[in-house]
Amino acid sequence: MAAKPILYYFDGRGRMESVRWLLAAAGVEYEEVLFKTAEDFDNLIKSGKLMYDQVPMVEMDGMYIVQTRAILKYIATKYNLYGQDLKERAIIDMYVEGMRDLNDMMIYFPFSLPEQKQKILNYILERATERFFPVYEKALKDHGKNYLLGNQLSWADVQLIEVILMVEELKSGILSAFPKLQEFKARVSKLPNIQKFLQPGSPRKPQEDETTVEVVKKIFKGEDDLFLQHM
Ligand SMILES: N[C@@H](CCC(=O)N[C@@H](CS)C(=O)NCC(=O)O)C(=O)O
Repeated sequence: MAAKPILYYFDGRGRMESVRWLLAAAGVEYEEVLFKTAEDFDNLIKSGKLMYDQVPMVEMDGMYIVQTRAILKYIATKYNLYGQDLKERAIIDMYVEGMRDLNDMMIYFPFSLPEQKQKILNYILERATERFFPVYEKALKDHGKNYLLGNQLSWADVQLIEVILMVEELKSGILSAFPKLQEFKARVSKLPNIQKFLQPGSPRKPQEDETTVEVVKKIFKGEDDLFLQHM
């Protein structure tokens, strides 16, 4: 039997959370090496396993895979969550890339300066409700099927449930104007693998709190205001 994938990251959501979601949706068990200090990270760099001296990194099928999109594409392809043909893949990519734009804003939100938090929060919520959610609402409404690409679950659906839940954490009730997304969320949350991942005690990570933000800044020797630097 093949060894379980091993995820290398800090003990938080960051860019790795979408990888955790996708593996969970695919029903794949995995292990995690969660480093806590700059020294842990330096040791990982010294091991020579990180192509760009960056994480996320997933050790899987004899490879040390880095770059979030490369990791996600590999998993989506391997576990048949990446469409049936080239055109379906292009559509999944379009959905997922939009969701990643939204996801990236939320990843950096906990790292923003206190005095800018409200402005950034408003921006994220405005983007979610005016740019991104209407696209997925319309897609589900137009074809009337269960998932974004029809009746088969894909990577786009897994990424969508992840971002929906993240936006709801920032503002509950945000789906009130999106009935199809509400139905979608209820439907996807009941899929056994997803349901398991949503249970307390699963490898799912909470949004970074102030303590984790400080730890992460030390690990990556980061400065304040990581939000603006990355937007
Ligand atoms: N494009 C890369 C970016 C990776 C990245 O910036 N990783 C951060 C942690 S989330 C990191 O390793 N920072 C340390 C560094 O860049 O030196 C990806 O999507 O994986």
